[in-house]
Amino acid sequence: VPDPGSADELLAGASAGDRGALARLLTLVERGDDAGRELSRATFGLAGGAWTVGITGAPGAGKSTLTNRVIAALRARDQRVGVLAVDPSSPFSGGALLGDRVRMGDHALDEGVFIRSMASRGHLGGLASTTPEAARLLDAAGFDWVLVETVGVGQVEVEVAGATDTTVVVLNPGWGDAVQAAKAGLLEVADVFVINKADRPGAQEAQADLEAMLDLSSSHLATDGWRPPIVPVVALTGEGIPALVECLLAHRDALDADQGRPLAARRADRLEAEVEALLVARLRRRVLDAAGPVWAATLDQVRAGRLDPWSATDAVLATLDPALADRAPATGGGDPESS
Ligand SMILES: Nc1nc2c(ncn2[C@@H]2O[C@H](COP(=O)(O)OP(=O)(O)OP(=O)(O)O)[C@@H](O)[C@H]2O)c(=O)[nH]1
Ligand SMILES: [Mg+2]
Repeated sequence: VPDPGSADELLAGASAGDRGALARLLTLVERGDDAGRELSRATFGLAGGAWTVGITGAPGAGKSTLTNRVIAALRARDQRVGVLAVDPSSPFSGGALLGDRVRMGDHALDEGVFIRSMASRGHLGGLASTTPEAARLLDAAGFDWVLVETVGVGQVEVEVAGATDTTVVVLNPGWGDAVQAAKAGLLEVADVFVINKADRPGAQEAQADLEAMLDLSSSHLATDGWRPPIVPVVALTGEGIPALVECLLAHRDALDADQGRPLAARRADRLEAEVEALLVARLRRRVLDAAGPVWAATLDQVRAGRLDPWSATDAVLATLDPALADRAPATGGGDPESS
């Protein structure tokens, strides 16, 4: 009998609908320590059945209001929905978290909906590695859809939202929002665009701007031939939500085509990126732990101008393993490629 606090036991509970168990598991994922590792092993083989959707856009674009509507639409189709509201700022931004809870509060009593705010605090690889792990957990626990809301302001947040099966980028009319989105790299990650607050002036112009930008960018057509549709929505009233859900389903069908090869490729690429990010984070931790005092002393020398950056990294890497400090010969004579 597995111990009642073990990851396996909690996972069995979560799959049977125990929300307390699921909450505890998500805390393990956020902490990212040994219990999290055990859990990662347990969920990896079980996940894959859920459709994950990233919802990103500028602060206040209406992401939570929209997410709330999408939850309702999916519930009407009898789908179980897990939501990760990723809080990119500090662990102390209680205001934003509270706001999300209020806006998604319609579903607080619904057994088929689970909403969790994620913070990056503590975890080794930050949000970039916590979020996919948490999404896998919700997937393994039997949710049909996992929605991930992030504020698309920084590179990491865009990456987190992009690391889903379907990425929805939420824009607003006016303010040159389409241009801002392009600058933030959101054009590349978007599978579906929502022009939310379409009750305000400028929605059609925003759509035209975006269409023009998509005409110029061939990145999507080059990969899977899917051109991101642009859906005007009023999240406040629910107008446009059925069209958005149709787009999500159409994108899922597109990735499922050809015996699911596009989807498999996309998920495999994501896993590769995730492993790489985790590896870098773990190596960084190992190096800094091992280097300890050498790290501080070496940095002092660099700051004082007595040591160059390459030699400094050699000194630090050598504390982990001398073989890692592959110092180039000072004369350059020993390098076979330099002749
Ligand atoms: N006029 C109008 N206002 C909207 C619409 N959708 C959302 N809002 C308002 O926009 C404000 C921000 O909505 P949120 O859903 O919290 O936006 P968000 O993108 O989740 O915000 P953050 O998570 O703080 O970045 C709220 O006051 C909403 O009522 C809409 O379709 N039309
Ligand atoms: Mg929000």
